[in-house]
Amino acid sequence: MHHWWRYQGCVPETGQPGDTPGVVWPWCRCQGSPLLLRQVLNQTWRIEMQLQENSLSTIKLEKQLLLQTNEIHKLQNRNNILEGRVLEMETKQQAELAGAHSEKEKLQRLLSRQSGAIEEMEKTLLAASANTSLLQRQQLQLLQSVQTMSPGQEQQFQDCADVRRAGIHASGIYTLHIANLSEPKKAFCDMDTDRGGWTIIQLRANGSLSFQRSWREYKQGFGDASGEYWLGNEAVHLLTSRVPYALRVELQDWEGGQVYAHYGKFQLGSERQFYRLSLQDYSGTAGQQSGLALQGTQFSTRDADNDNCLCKCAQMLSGGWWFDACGLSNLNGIYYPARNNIRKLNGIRWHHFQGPSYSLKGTRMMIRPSSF
Ligand SMILES: [Ca+2]
Repeated sequence: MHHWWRYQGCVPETGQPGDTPGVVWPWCRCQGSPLLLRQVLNQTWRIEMQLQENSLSTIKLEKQLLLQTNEIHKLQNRNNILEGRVLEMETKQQAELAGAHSEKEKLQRLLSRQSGAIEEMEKTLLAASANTSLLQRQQLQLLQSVQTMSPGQEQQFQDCADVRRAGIHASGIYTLHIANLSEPKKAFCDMDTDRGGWTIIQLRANGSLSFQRSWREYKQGFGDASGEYWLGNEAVHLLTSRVPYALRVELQDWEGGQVYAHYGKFQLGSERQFYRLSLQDYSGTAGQQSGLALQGTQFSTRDADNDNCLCKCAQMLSGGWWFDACGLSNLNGIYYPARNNIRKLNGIRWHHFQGPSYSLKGTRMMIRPSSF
C-alpha cells in the first residue's frame, strides 16, 4: 500500500494537500497526468461499488440458494415419504398377489381333484350300465334256455298259457312250438291281463304294418311279434282244435276309451273249411251284442271270396276277415290316423262300440285255453 504509486508513475510528495492543483492524493505526486489518476481512482471506486454490489447480490443469491436448498430438502422429504408409501403399497400388493396365486393354485387342485372324481363316477356308471345290460342278456338267455330246456324231455310251449304254467310271469315275446305246425312261431304273451297266459293273435297299434294281404299270408301269418302282427290262421286253427279256447278282443278309440269282448268258446276250422268261425258265450263291454258273427262265418281275403254277399266284402272293406254280408266288424281294415278316422267304411270297425264308420286306434285279439 505504501508503494503503490511506483506502478502508477507517481512519486511521493511532502507538501500539504491541495498545494498543487490537480494533485488529489496528499502524499504523492503523480508523474503522469492528474486526469489519468482521477480516472484510475474513479474506476477503482466503481470497481469497489461493483464489488459491493456483487457481494450484495452474492448474499442474495446465497439466501436464495439456501431457500432453494431448504425447498429441495422439503421436496426430498416428501419424496422419501412417497417412496416409502409406494414401497409399502408394492409390498402389500405383492402379498395380495401371492395370496391370489396360492388361492388360484388351491382352486386348480380342487378342480382337478373334482374332475378326477367325476371321471371315476362316469367310469363306475359305464361299468354299472354294462353290468345291467349283461344282466339283461343273461336274463334273456336264461328265459330262452328255460324255453328250450324241458323237464320232461320234449315238452315245449305250445302257447302262452304253457309258458305261464311253467312259472314265467313276464309279458314278452316267446317261441311257441305248436303241434303239427311246420315251424316254431314267435308270439307276444300277455301275462298281466286277467291272470295272463294270453297268446296274442292280432295287434294293431300304429298303422306301421299293412294288413292288405293275400289268403296265403293270412294263413301263415305276417308282421313281427314285437309290433303289429297277425299270428296266422293255420296256427290258430291248430291250437283251438286241440282243446277248447277262449277269445278276448280289446278295442281302443281315439278319445281314450277302452272296451273288451270276451268269448268263452272260440274255435277256427281248417283251411278246407275256410277257417270258419265258431263262437259262444259272449260277455264284455264292447256292446250288448257280439260284434263278431257267431257261427260258421268263413274267412275271406281280397283273393278268396268266402263271404255271404254277392259282392266281395274283402275287396270293398279291405283286409282279411270273417265277413258275413259284410258284417258288424273288421279289425283288419285300413289304419287311419287321428282326426282322419271318421266316415271310413274300410277302416278298423266294431259296430257296437263306435258305430259302422269309425276307424279305431288300437286292437288286440288274444286266446288261451278255456280251462286256464
Ligand atoms: Ca261274395
